[in-house]
Amino acid sequence: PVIIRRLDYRPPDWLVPDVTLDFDLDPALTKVRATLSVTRNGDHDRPLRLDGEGIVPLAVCVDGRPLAQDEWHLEAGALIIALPDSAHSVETLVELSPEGNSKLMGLYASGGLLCTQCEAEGFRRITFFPDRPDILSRYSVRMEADKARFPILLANGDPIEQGDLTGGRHWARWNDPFPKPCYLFALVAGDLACNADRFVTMSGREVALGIWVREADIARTDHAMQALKNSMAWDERVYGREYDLDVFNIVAVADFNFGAMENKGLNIFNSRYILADPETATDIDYDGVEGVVAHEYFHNWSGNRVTCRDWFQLSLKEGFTVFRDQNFSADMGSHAVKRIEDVRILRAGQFQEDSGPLAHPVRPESYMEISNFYTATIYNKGAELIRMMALMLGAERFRAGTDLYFDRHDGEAATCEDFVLAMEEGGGIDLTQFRLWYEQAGTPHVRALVTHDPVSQSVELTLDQTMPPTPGQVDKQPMAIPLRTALFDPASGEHRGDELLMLTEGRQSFTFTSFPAAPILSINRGFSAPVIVETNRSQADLAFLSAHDDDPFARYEAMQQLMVNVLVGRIAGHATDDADVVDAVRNIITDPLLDPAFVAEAIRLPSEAYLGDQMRLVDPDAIHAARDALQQQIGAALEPFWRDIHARTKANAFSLSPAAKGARKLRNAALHYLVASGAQDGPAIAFAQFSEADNMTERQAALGTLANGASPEREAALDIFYNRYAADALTLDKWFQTQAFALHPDTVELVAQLSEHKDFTLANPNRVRSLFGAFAGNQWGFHHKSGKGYRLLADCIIALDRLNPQTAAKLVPPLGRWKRFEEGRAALMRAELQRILAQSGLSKDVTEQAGKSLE
Ligand code: B3K
Ligand code: ZN
Repeated sequence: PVIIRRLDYRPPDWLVPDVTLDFDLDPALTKVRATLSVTRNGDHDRPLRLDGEGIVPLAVCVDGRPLAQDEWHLEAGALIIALPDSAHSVETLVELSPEGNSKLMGLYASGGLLCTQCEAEGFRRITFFPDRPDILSRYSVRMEADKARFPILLANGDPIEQGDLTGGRHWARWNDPFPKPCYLFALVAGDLACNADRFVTMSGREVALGIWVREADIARTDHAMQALKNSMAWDERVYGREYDLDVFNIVAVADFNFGAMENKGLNIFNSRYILADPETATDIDYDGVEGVVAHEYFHNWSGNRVTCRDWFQLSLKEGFTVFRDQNFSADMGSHAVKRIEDVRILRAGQFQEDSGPLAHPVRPESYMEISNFYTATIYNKGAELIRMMALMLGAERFRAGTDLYFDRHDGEAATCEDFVLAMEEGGGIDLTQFRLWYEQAGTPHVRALVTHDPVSQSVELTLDQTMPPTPGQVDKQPMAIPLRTALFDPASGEHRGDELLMLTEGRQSFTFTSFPAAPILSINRGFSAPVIVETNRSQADLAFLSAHDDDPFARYEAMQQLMVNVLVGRIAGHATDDADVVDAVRNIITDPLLDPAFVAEAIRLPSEAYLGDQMRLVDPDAIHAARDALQQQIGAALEPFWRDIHARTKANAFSLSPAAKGARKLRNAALHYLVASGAQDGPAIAFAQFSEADNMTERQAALGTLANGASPEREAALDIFYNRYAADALTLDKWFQTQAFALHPDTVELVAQLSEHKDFTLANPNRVRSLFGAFAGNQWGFHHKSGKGYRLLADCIIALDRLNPQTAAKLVPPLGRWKRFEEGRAALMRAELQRILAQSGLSKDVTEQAGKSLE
């Protein structure tokens, strides 16, 4: 397979200023006629090359003249035509079968709809075209279809004209005035109902908003609509960015390879990020809808108006847009809790990626299949890079930087370097060393040692950094690491102000004077840099911070570290006391000033996977046993509190207010500890919550708690849940997911059975992710000593690769963590990777991921 390299970038030979597309739509056989105006870019005599995949030209015309067979040829799927002049019109005709498209890339059928997905390289599956993001074209699209089956016809931009045809068919034309790369092209045809609303922009223009779903789902679209309007207002207020077309449409589809897609003026969503009501959606689902609607909307500027020059620049739009949606969600709810959640996601997904065989820089150097690079590193670490720049600049200068970036590159395809330059010039800062964050893969380790001299009353903080080697990068340079730091006086419980320390060398010391007593270090406050920090703080210091730190993230972090220390000690066989942890938890749950949502976060035990990440060799059974025991101890020691909280947080009626959401979160945490305590009536209380809840947040949490145990209530609740929701795919996903994620000794057998269940299908990516994605994230279940878990996942990858390589490849990374396991498990994991690679006809998606995972 071919490796694409960043440094091989060359500007395009031909540009395509205008495109006219004519679709004769039908699920079995769709005809696509494309007319491209092409212009030679620069002085050269190279032919026109139009990418294609799985299509053949049925006709090719240049300037209206049909070409003979020998005037064009195909090369690796691409159509090559030698053209004499500097500007021509090129017309092609192809046929597609949307209903036969199981890859869900290009034009495909989903639940009676026809829809498209083009990013990154799906447009070449629709028509012959130079499929690269630095070619920006104006699109005019005509669609024709059976009117009864496809009454609604949507495309990018504005609707221009429509009409009826003979034979029960009709047509519509849409124009998009903004030049765009072809990965942003979209169309949808189907029988859809609309939640229609409007938004008046800051300059007074009225925008017609539409969320299009199946008629039966209309009642579940209000939260998404509110999120859309809030996003539009937020981008005006925070970034000065206004929406630019007269219509903005969103369509929800059931079969989708990822979360959603920011096509210009016509976002297409995985229905799980649009549909929400209290009966079926948890608070996490509601937040997911809000965050993804915002993310796709924000792409209109960070992605569409300013797009990427090439796919190595992907984080230019994704990292920046994640940063924007994170801040939006924080503004809509709690900044403290949002930051904690985001860091947990970063550590679970990105830190793991960064420490394994698939580690890559935020701006990668090479790829085989670009779909494999829509990663936590590009998205979440990319967002952390923007966050660090924003922190170093401060709000006003950061805004000056983004203003310059948008103004300078509007209508262009830009690079990560362009963004950094705009920050430097607009914000007035030198980011020379900071650029290493884009180049060097791996998570920096920072060691922070505090020493105190009572005689001189001075404190020395010594910081040193190391960058672990990653594939293809052995020697690394020191990074520029912004660390928000405070020194607490243990007597008063206060500090003298938060300072931003810049660690730029391998080792650096900072001196602080007038400290009669040794202070307690609070560092990387707010998680100011995406690094792993080690300190010489005692359990007592951490307990102090867990009670006094005024930075909520640092306070949460102190709790986590306190728990990690006890657990890692026990896993290593030391008899560590749990008294510090129990006291700290008691302090938090009895502090009346704390937000209940924060309390729920702060008392949460670190996940089994996070504990695994703290160890050189992961011992899944020992980790599970130690964590389970500590959970039981905290549960039992504080049992009256859990009962009280659980009773006290029961609401009278459902509401989505932050207070109500916080109460539910805390209530679920209390239920969890109460059941973990081993109290006789634990399962009955969980079952009562399951049965009586008027919302999915409490119902699913109770189900999850029961699913971890072995009570009779477990089976009863699972059956009730199944019978209630079997007809609702998104909710049935939760039934699969809860069982796959259960900390239960038989999970691996259960997942094997569920993969044979009549409701399991490889055709729907959400269903695959809810069973196998969840299972692969269940460290104890997946890493069953027998290797059965590995075999199950590999079987799924092999079968799915034949249908949908992109989604299959996403399941490979858990098998690539073999270096972190003892030889028995490691050999079993490697054997499965080898078995995958030995399949004939394996996609390049899975070939790349499995091949790299073996190295
Ligand atoms: N830009 C799309 C992701 C496309 C993934 C293609 N494999 C959604 C998003 O990040 O907003
Ligand atoms: Zn995105």
